[in-house]
Amino acid sequence: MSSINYDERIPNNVDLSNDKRLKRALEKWQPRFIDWWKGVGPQVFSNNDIYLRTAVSVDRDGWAQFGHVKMPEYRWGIFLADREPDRVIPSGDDAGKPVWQSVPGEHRNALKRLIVTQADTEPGSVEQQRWLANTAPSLYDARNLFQVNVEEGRHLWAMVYLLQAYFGRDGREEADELLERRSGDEDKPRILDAFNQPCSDWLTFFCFATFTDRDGKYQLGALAESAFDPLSRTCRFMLTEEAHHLSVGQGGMERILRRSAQLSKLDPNGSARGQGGIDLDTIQRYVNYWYAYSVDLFGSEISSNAADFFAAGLKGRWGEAKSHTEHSALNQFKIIPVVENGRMVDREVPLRNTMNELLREEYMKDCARVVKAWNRALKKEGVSFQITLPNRRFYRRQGVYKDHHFSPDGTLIGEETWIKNKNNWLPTDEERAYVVSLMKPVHEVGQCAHWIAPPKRGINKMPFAYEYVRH
Ligand code: BYC
Repeated sequence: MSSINYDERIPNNVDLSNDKRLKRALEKWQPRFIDWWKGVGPQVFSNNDIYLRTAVSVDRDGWAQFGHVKMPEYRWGIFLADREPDRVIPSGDDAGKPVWQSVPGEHRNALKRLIVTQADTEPGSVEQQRWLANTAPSLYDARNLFQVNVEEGRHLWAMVYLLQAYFGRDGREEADELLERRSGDEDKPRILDAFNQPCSDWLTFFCFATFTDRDGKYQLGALAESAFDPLSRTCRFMLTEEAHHLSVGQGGMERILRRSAQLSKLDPNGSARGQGGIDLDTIQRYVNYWYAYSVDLFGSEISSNAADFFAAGLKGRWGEAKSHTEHSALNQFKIIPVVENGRMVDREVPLRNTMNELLREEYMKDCARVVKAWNRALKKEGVSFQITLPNRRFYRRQGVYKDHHFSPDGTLIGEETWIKNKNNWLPTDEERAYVVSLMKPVHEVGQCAHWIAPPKRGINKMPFAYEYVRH
């Protein structure tokens, strides 16, 4: 097991204390990070004691230590999963050769771009969520939000470590710029679209944590298959933390769905809204919106970038080393339906160029599993309403479908049909305003807002009625 210096301000297993240059770079970056955190990170309970999990090492006892901490004093660490001896490049033209411990010159720009794109999402999401605790439906939820936030902060640290340790001066400049872009800013927005969308209510947050964080899981999974070993090891450790973020999303949505089902049964018109809750079809429209934005994060269905990344071994497929037997993806094809002359036709595309789509399909299967669990919960509450995921072509702004309209079942439709039905398929302004109007803080221990069911369990075997936030 890697040795860890617990006394350092930056817990790590990268031997930071013996790497003076890196330590200097990170120590210089750290106060800027703290300024960024204070400026655009969580703005509510920002100096209160929060019951948080901190990673102080990668082993079983160390990766999840719980205790009350003030967020600006959180110890953001740098951890790589342990090195796998004899690891070889899992895929692409150099599959089977030893992995790289430094960055090959010919792949420097592409790798840097991938790391910066990944890194940029982390502070982006924290900025999006900075006011949310103001309207937390319970202290348990506020705590979960903060846990997600500090871990996104740690994921930023993880990527900044790679930039500073392996990309010299350009890497340091990129690390600085990560603190300068801002979610939703007109001049300096975050790189990927989903991270520029506002997150002003908890239904949005839970959709985001279910669907957008889940893109993170799959992108990190693809980067965990990278030939650049430090990136692979970093992503493998990040994936252990990602599971909690996904459960915050899935669990939060399930609690809203259950409550909405209960309220709709109490209402003479069958409307949860009539009883101060959120209608199930409103929830469906939020799901449509956030699923579409998250599906976009995989990039284009047909992508020469993706083919190049795969060929070079920079990214692999989901489970590349363990679940695939053929690692070149050459002389194989995948059918991608595209629009030609106003109708759908199947196009045969070399498999390497469809790597984004292959990853998206893994993601879609996982989302379908989540929706199935929600629907089981709805059924148990005794309502017939079921959530469905829209087709992958619905409401896209990236990729081969972006210039066309599709209904949620994936049918190609014209502009007129789109305009006529848009408000049935996506949240309306009125509906969003209503959801926002429900967002009133519930900051008392053991209390929960009316529009969401309390969770069945607390955190780390603590009860729901626990002082997760001391205020
Ligand atoms: N928005 O061939 P294309 C997470 C750009 S989430 C805006 O389609 P490519 C997290 C693309 O950059 C995981 N732009 O795509 C979740 C390219 O631009 P340039 C984040 C987009 O390159 C919640 C152009 O369109 N991780 O961790 O094959 C909370 C055409 O490119 C978008 C990563 O993204 C978009 N949605 O793949 C916290 C992994 N999509 O270069 C955290 C690293 C595409 O022509 N990134 N574009 O200017 C990648 O692997 C790839 O960059 C992408 C795009 C999959 C994103």
